[in-house]
Amino acid sequence: MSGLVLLSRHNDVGVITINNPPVNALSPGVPEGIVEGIAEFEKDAAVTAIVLIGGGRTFISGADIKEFAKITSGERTDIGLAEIIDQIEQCAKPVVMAIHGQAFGGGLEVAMGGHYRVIADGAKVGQPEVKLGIIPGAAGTQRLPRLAGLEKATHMCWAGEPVGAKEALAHGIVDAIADGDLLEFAIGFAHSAKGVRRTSDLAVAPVAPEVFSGARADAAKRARGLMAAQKAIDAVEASATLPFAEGVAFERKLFQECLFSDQSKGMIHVFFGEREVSKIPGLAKETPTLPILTAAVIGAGTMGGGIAMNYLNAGIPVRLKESSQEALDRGVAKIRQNYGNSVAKGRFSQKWADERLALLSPQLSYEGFDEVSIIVEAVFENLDLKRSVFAEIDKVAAPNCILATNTSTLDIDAIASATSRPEWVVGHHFFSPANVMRLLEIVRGKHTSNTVLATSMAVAKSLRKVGVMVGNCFGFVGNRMFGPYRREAELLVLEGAQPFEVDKALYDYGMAMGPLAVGDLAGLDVGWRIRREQGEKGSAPIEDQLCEMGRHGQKTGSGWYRYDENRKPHPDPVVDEIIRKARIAGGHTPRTIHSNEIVERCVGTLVAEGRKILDEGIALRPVDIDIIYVMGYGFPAYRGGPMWQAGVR
Ligand code: 3H9
Repeated sequence: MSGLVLLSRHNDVGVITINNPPVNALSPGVPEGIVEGIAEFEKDAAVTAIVLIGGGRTFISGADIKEFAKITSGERTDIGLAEIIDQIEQCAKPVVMAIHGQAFGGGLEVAMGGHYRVIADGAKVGQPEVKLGIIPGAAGTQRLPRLAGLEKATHMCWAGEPVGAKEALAHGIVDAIADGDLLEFAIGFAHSAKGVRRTSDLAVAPVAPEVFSGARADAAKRARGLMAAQKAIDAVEASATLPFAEGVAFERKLFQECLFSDQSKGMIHVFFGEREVSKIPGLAKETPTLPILTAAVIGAGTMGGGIAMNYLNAGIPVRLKESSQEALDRGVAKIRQNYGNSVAKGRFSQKWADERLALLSPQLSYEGFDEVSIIVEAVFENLDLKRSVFAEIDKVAAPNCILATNTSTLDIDAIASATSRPEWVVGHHFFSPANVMRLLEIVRGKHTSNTVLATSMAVAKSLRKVGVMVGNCFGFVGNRMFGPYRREAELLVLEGAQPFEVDKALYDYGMAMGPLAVGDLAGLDVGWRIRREQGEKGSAPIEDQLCEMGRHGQKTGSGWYRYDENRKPHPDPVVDEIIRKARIAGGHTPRTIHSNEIVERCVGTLVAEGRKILDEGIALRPVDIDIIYVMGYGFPAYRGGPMWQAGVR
């Protein structure tokens, strides 16, 4: 037997330990090792029951995702996991699965192939396959409904969200939460087990058809465009009508369809990409990082408040500074309101929110700034203002304090040169809403030290963000690419498309919002001001006019669209008239433009700018751009990102 699976005996209980760090994926050799272990203990008369447990930090994180490319390339035909799980289930001696960390995907499928499951408090179980554009492929959609019921199983399989130990117990997915040491508890449980109980023998309790139609409608909204979400529902639904073996065959057919789709290839690229961006060539793994014990944020506006919440959520005390009491009060009230909303939605407990708020020190002065580990400046986007703030914090900050600027476009080196320590200055570009969006662009200035960069990457992780390191140029990666993308959208309007046609084409492509609607959300005055500062003329004839009429987007009730009281956009004849005149002024004869052309041209501009960014070394690799666009700009994960779409690897 390979070292991937270890066997030991604890009196009359045989213990199988998976030993495939870091996350015990079911790589080649692991499933085979498990069945060999089961077979060995089954024929050993001294063994009365079997426990399967994960070594290290987790039970089993799922199938080895790297193996999927071997199947789609024809190198292997199947993972064969379903058959292996059947063999576990057929064991004549009780098999108890002892779960800690995660039992995800194939990990939960293996667990459900055991006769009993015990779980450590704090562990999670789930079928997250849809996040890779596939569905469970080793009978998860058939066994889970037999344990958790159709409604819960449907939701777990299409939404892909894991559940904690208590919820898993409440839904019958596990039989007990371990009290004390997991292995000891599982061995005790195995001793008292009354024979075998095979999940596949259990009946599926019927539910009303609305459970599935409701789930389909929900998935169509919340996992818009994602084929796997709908197919996961089809597969779970089949468990209600088909015998187990036929249900498994049906699941396999749908699994294969998903696995061979472009959607799953795109999502698997994003899965590995999210991890790859943390590996920075030239920045050694052993680069020392500084502990971030306390933080200060300057500016309590929308961004500053959101950034402060990130630190508070990570349990890091924050000094939040503003220049007037009124602005400070407004910022703190907004933070309180955000926490209140989350408590009302059941996302956090009141106690948890109160503990976070207790870590916040609102203030008007620089008091205590000499003690914090990091200062994040989030004042208005203006170079002179930011430089003056940096000159001030240079005087008060401790010598080893990271000085981060949340600029979205400005020159980091110009900001750093206002200090006596440019090596401590770095860009931390958060995305709005900063307490929600997962992307953090970490902008490396000419002098930023490796320690500051390595610490910034670690900070991103502890704030549960995906940090992507980028070079210093106007707009860095994300906003620099957004400029031409938006320009192309406006050009399409000038050539004859209606604003809603442009937005709809890109929304239907999978973008969270169309580019013109994004402008209305962010505020048309933002782009207008940037164009003035950059001396850019004639690139936004319509948008400039809208802005100069006071139509700044959603916040003023109108921009490219007119917004009703529910913030629903409506086409506006006033805008049509501006467009008509702008077309005449620009010499455009309006024509009908197909949605394909809209998508090709807009995504094409993203790719073209992305290539330049790569040539200039502003982004390290194509995957960094993809992750920025998926995590920060609503690019559909199932398309893998703009560079992936264009085949730029
Ligand atoms: C499946 O099971 C299909 C089935 O239905 C069967 C079909 C037949 N495979 O995330 P981390 C790597 S589909 C290969 O940084 P954490 C990861 O790339 C699968 N590699 O750790 C990274 O590598 P590196 C369903 C994997 O503690 C390293 O392990 N399961 C896998 O923050 C550490 O990962 C899932 O979708 C894998 N399955 O989080 C779960 N998992 O160091 C996917 C991880 O080289 N995984 N790696 O960059 C996760 O959600 C997280 O990794 C987990 C740990 C929560 C487990």
